[in-house]
Amino acid sequence: MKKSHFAKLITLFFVVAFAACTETVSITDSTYTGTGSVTQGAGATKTANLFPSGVRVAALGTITSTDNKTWALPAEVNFTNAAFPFASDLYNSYVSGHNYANSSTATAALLSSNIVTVDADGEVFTAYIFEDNYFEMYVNGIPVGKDPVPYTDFNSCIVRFKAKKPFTVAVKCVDWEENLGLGTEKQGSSSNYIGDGGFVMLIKNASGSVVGITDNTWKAQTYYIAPISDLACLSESGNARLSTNCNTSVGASNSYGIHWAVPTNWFNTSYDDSNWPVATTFLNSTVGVDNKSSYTNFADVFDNASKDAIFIWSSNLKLDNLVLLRKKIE
Ligand SMILES: [Ca+2]
Ligand SMILES: [Ca+2]
Ligand SMILES: [Ca+2]
Ligand SMILES: [Ca+2]
Repeated sequence: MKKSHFAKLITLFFVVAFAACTETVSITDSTYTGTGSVTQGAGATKTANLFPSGVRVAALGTITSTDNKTWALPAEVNFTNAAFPFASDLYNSYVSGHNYANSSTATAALLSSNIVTVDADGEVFTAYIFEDNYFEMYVNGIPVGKDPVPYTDFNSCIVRFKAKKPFTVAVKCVDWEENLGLGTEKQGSSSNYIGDGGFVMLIKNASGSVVGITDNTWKAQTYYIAPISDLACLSESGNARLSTNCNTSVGASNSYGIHWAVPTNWFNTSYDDSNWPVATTFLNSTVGVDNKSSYTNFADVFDNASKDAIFIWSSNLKLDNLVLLRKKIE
């Protein structure tokens, strides 16, 4: 009798331990009442890997929503578009000699051919950028630099352009995903870990003065949210697409994604972003950069003592995977 009771306890222990290890999340079939398009499950891979030497596989795919629209996964990008210039390296472990120890060494290595002309009679501005994971940047609607490492390992960039103030900076930010359509990646024992994003930038003018930093005066709008385990967790307030009440612990193979069409002219100076939500700021510790040399080697630009650039994103750093940012630099 006593032995049987003990056996039951042992069995119970293993059942509980197994449940804790497998990290399951149940999918709730609620009605969606928002303005986005709903997808469920994984997308189809179309490009196997944009960057084969990378740590994680940077694939591209598509998925069809319940309203019969097709969506690019994780986003429409210009990575293979030769007309969109690559940003220069601040830190890039995939290019020999480009693991720069500090910003002045990386800046000194730049060539005049690295300068993109926005205004021929402008001055040269230098932007320092760390992004989790991929960005494409425009100034006054002109492509000035895309991230050369789409997913991981983590890199950081310099974008140089000749322009006249005021100018409008527009950035497409992608928190990449290994499980296309599911917003998740492998991490430790989990195959559906919910990764996060984050974008930080500091811009200097030709004389080295700081003229722009990321902060809560930027605008940020989200266009892809995943994974969602219960559509009822989503809400909208004005143009803010909110997922504050959604589960961010783990994804699933049948979780939902929410997609909104990116406006065709979103990067132009004339685009009206007045109805976009303001960007949300995040601590370095929340983004998790303290162990990344591509960030920590450049504290003089990213954590400048007098003008501290702050990590920004839309409201949900984990679930919002395609985010557009805009700011007019006066
Ligand atoms: Ca990157
Ligand atoms: Ca990420
Ligand atoms: Ca900072
Ligand atoms: Ca994410």
